[in-house]
Amino acid sequence: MSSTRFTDALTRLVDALPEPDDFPSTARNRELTARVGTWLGACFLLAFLTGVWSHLAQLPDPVLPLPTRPVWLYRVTQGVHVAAGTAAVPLLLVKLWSVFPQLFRRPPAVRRAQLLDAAERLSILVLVSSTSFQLVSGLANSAQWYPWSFSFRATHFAIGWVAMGALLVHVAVKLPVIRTAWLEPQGQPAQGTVSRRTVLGVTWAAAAVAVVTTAASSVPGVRRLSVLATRTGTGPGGIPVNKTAAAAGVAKAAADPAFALVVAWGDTERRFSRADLEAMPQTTATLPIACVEGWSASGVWGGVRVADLVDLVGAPTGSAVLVESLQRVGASSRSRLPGNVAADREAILALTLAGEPLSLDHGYPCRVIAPNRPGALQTKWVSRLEVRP
Ligand SMILES: Nc1nc2c(c(=O)[nH]1)N[C@H]1C(S)=C(S)[C@@H](COP(=O)(O)O)O[C@H]1N2
Ligand SMILES: [Mo]
Repeated sequence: MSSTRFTDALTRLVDALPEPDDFPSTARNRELTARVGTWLGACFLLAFLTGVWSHLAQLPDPVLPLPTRPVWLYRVTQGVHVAAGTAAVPLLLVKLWSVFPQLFRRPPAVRRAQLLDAAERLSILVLVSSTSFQLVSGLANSAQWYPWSFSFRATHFAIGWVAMGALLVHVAVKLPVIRTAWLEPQGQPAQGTVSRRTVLGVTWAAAAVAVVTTAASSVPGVRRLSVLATRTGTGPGGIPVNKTAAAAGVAKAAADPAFALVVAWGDTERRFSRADLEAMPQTTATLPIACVEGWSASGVWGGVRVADLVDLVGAPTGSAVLVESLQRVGASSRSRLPGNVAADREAILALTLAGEPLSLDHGYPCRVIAPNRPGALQTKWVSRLEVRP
């Protein structure tokens, strides 16, 4: 094909495409876009800040030790993270619907304006793809569905920065339009099938449903409203079970009467049977399991202070403790208690929940529970505590 015939074909193709005016709607206008966009931006910002916090909380060796009080802080921030992300789904869909005719805008005639136009389209491509990726991967993670092979946490964290950067550029470029839309609303024509008010109403309702059905997975009593969460039931002691002993492949080892916990400090190694642990001074604490997937539940845990075990092997208070599970594989099979956490009086090697011996699925014979940390670090079926200098 000669180059002129190619250009002709391209021109005919472009002419055949619809133009923005081919998508008339009285509901779709600047104010709708600005309003939904502002709320969407707020959701993204909240999700970003709480996401960075969650990432810091899960670093094995945090640069900054996170505080252990208030004990419910991570529970709230992660609930907000998942709720904001879920609310962003309907907001993003309506936002895209409100602007998609712009996709068919013809490029400007002047070369300089063409470049700017291309740059803007590119930045929007980055914005739409990164935010869509965040919402889809986040929802899939909440549903414990991992149809990918990359590390969820590392990727979700990295793309979060891309999305935030693209969002900042977008807001900066659109600031004049956003200002006018909020400050000098045009009003709208009376005719039309769907009004802007209806679209806005449905959008807020969808976002509210998303928030309620997510947040409900953290509120006892209304947990059954959390239709969007996978952990809807309650398990023994009022706490849902994340992974069962059978699924973790530890059912036999955990129920073995010969079980002994090893506590190690340098060359010192001491072994404790479940009965030994029960005979030690016991403490209780009301602490939540706050899963990164968004659900959380509080329980009364009883057991031995980690600090007492550190003391028993002669290690200094404030040492970090490496926790190993009977479970051999999986990201949750080990965790680390930073020094400030291990020294906390509410960092417990739990033997009971709600006054009953720990159930096999909640981590029998013993599990870690400590204040203000992601559920993923509350290791179950603990077999070894290694105190680190
Ligand atoms: N050994 C082990 N510990 C684990 C897990 C696991 O899969 N294996 N899951 C973690 C996660 S992600 C959460 S949210 C909590 C859930 O504890 P629960 O099942 O007692 O509610 O346990 C944590 N401890
Ligand atoms: Mo979790």
